[in-house]
Amino acid sequence: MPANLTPEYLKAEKWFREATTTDEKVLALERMLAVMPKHKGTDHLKADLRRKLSKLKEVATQKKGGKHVDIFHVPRSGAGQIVLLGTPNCGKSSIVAGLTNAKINVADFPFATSAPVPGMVTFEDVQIQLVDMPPITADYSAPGQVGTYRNCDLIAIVIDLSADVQEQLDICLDFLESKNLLVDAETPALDEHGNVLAKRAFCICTKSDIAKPGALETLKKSCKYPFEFVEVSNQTGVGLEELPAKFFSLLGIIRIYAKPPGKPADMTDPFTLPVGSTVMDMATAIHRQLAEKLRFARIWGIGVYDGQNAQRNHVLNDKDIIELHFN
Ligand SMILES: Nc1nc2c(ncn2[C@@H]2O[C@H](COP(=O)(O)OP(=O)(O)O)[C@@H](O)[C@H]2O)c(=O)[nH]1
Ligand SMILES: [Mg+2]
Repeated sequence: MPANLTPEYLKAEKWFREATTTDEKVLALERMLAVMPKHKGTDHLKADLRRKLSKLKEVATQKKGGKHVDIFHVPRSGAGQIVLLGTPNCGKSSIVAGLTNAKINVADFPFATSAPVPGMVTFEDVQIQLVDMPPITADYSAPGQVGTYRNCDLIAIVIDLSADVQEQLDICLDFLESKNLLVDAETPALDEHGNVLAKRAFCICTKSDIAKPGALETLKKSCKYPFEFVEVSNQTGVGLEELPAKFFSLLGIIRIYAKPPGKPADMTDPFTLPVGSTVMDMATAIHRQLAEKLRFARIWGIGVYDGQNAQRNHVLNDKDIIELHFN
């Protein structure tokens, strides 16, 4: 083992050792190569890792299309997917049970949840997918569990305010950081193709009914990330009813209603698009090929006159109604 391997390298190596899928192993190896100190002593190791990496990539291309069932792969549904992360008994399952109709096992013993369980949360006229997860501990997460986080839109870190908040936060952040799931200041968490690996995250703080005095303040102070913190009690329900609106705003999406020319808009089933989307993005969402034939659009909503004509690059607002005219 060459000398001078940094903590970053050792973290990436741990990620590699624990990775159970080829894709995850490739990501970890790339990270190991990226953070490896550059000097003579690491030349052999580097060559060795490069060989391993190209072999894995070969396997990855051969495997694509194979029938492999991954219980940690949760097919997306609704306007966005939020996945819970937390230590045993912090209240993850209770949140999903309180907000969705999913069949959830709430139990006062650790590891009551062994696979992801998705449920749908309603916010006004949109559906948001919320995924209950098995817990993680300081030295254990289920093999493959990282895959669920890798594919979601937003991670909800769940912290029990009646227990040691610092310890829970450390465990969750260590899990996320060691797998490059959170952006840190120095490393843009991108893979070699420039795809973003990192996820946005926020904190749901549970058991506010039996919280230790000052627990939330301690948590906020000790957290180095600019997360939002939402306080809830699954017991009394306080704070739970505000969660769906929070989910919606943190997902960074807007709702757009399509209006066929000469007819009223369909106000029951909005399209959901990322904040910042334009008229052209909306046209593309409706029909990729048709979008090129977009002639003009009329908009009803914020900051426009009713029925105002709008350019292709006009940025849309939540709840805009749009009438698209094609050639
Ligand atoms: N007092 C109180 N108890 C809670 C709250 N949320 C969960 N619990 C209890 O904590 C235990 C673990 O909850 P569960 O949702 O299964 O946690 P999980 O392991 O993170 O899924 C159960 O006994 C719950 O009833 C809360 O907000 N307040
Ligand atoms: Mg659970």
